[in-house]
Amino acid sequence: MKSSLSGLVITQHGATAIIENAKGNLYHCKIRRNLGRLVCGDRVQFEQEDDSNGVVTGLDPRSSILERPLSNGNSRLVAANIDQIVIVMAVKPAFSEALVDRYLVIAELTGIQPLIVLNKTDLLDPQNHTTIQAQLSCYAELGYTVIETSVKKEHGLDALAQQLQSHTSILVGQSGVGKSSLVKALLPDIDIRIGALSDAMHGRHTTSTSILYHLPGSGDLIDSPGVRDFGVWHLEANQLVRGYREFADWSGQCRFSNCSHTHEPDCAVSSAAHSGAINPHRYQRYLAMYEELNSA
Ligand SMILES: Nc1nc2c(ncn2[C@@H]2O[C@H](COP(=O)(O)OP(=O)(O)OP(=O)(O)O)[C@@H](O)[C@H]2O)c(=O)[nH]1
Ligand SMILES: [Mg+2]
Ligand SMILES: [Zn+2]
Repeated sequence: MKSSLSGLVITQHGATAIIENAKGNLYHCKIRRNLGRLVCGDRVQFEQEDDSNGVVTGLDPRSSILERPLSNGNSRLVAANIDQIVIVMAVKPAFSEALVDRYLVIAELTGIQPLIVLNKTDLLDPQNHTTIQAQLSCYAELGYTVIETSVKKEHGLDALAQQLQSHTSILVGQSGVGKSSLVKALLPDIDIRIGALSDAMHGRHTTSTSILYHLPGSGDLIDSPGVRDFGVWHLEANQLVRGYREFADWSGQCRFSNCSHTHEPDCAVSSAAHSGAINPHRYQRYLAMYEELNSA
């Protein structure tokens, strides 16, 4: 009988995955059907067939999972065993508060620590600077860590590298914000084997599947495909409220204990948004997302 080895899923494509063993060797592995879908970051058991091939036979329990909603109402696994979600925004394509809010909801509900990155700060000009600073300060005031970077100007990369140390992080955000560029900038001696493997698998500029990289020092960083469509959501509207950390200070004072903070009388959250104690723009975005979920 072949012996079972412990491995880490570096990337996955259909019924095959690239698995790394404890020594850092990579294997092209078939995935046993009964295991379901594996994702980047999964810890597995596998049997080696030769120097570069094997079969995944078991999946270890996951400490966390990140899923992305699909347009048919289902969701798809993106990564497993991560402890930090890096929400990457850029000066171009335009900063999307709606998207940041959505990722923050996911982070709060899954208990995975979020980090917000504004990339391409080299493209800031007097026109967009004020707007973007105001957008960012809304999140900083809520206690979220915000880091500004420019891959082009090599700015802010040390600060980002520091936040990534000892974590398993995933970069998420719109297509074209610079996630893969950040990975390349953070990994000067990028693992050639992984680079070669992923290029052979996809041969495209735009990232099409999540890939895990080891950071210098400690920590892992997962690059993921950019989102284009996020109009559909897999949450129930009543779960949403737990994704807004600033509501917790007020919700105990609402007249109804199950207040949705949308239309009820004597809603302390709504009052706080009117008085400015809660950022009124973010509250408006909450109402819009609640409505969207409720009508889905
Ligand atoms: N000006 C400027 N351009 C940048 C910066 N970072 C990345 N880019 C450019 O932005 C474009 C998109 O970068 P990618 O790293 O491929 O973006 P991505 O987020 O990985 O995109 P997807 O894989 O499609 O999700 C490329 O042309 C990069 O050269 C930056 O800091 N400043
Ligand atoms: Mg990419
Ligand atoms: Zn309320």
